Amino acid sequence: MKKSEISDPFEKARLEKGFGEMDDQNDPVVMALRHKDVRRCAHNWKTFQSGAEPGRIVIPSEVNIRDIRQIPFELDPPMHGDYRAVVEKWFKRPLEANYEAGLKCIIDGVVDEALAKSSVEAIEEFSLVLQSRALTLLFNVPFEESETWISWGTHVFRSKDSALDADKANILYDYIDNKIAESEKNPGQDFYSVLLASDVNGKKLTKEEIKGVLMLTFAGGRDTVINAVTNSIAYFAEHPKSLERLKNEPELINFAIEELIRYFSPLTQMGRVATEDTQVCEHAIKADSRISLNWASANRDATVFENPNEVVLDRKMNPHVAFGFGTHNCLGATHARQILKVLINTLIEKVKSIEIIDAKENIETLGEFKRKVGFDSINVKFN
Ligand code: EMZ
Repeated sequence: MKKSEISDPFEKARLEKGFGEMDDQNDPVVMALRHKDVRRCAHNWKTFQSGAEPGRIVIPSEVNIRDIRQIPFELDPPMHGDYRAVVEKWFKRPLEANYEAGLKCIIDGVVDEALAKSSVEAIEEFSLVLQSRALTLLFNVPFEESETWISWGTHVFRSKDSALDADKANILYDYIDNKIAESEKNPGQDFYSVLLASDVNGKKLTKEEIKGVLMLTFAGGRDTVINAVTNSIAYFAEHPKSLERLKNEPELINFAIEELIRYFSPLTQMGRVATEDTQVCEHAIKADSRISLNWASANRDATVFENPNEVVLDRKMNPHVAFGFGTHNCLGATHARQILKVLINTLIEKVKSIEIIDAKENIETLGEFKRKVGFDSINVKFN
């Protein structure tokens, strides 16, 4: 088996019954596994809500380490749309030419640094650095700020020894409080200042709401982007012909990005809380219990994707749900897609081959299922 391969542990359950079950801190989760059901449940926000207790729709649940609602992620319509409208334009900036140029400069730098070393550990020395530096563009803050963010490691709420690390979370909360206070004193063009000046339906955002948006921006696109970037490096290391093909057929790059994201599904699932007694795939769901929308499983559903376990770089019909589906589709998707686009172009330009020296997989245990989502560490050599 190739190191870049990501298999699908949900196939049997998806075919046989359509749902899976797991426990998470004594708050069980019924996972919807079929593409059709995942989309249907995601669409049905009245029955399957996001606006439950803060932290509860995340798996593993974060209710014990955070009480601030992430916005717009943990709101339901119509409020969700009102708050989303406040930040939507800001999150589309990655499409602007100067943003893309900034991203190119950052990714050129990370790739050049990797080329200069005899080997790099791609999570810590490549993807985390790339993600943190790129985030300075999304926040519109000085590049140097990325050094602090890099020091937080790959996840703001998780550490090597603990899936939910309250001390670590407090570092982020204090940092955010300080930044809001600084921008209040000295407003600028950064995201903090923009949020402080924004209003929703004619009312200024509260501090609590601003913190909710910031927390989502720091936490939501961190391990996911890191996984997508690292998995891309591993994939191109083992499929040099694919990189060659994208070089010769650049018109395929946008298709390839969607296909890689489908295949990697960097976020396995996202939860919802039922507002009434209902069912998923004929399985009874009690009011106030949790379900999950298993994006990773839906993205391998053979009734929708031909050869679902293969990376088909030029896949044309690709209704993947790796960025979620419906009103809650990923706010950071534009930034994430641009990162992958610039990364692929930079690899094409600068890198002849990548060798994987060794790798340790990152496996999530979800009840009876074990899913590889990326790597804990992977040493590579860029040539
Ligand atoms: C939450 C989540 C959002 C959560 C789209 O995902 O990402 C997780 O990594 C965070 O821990 O708080 O932001």
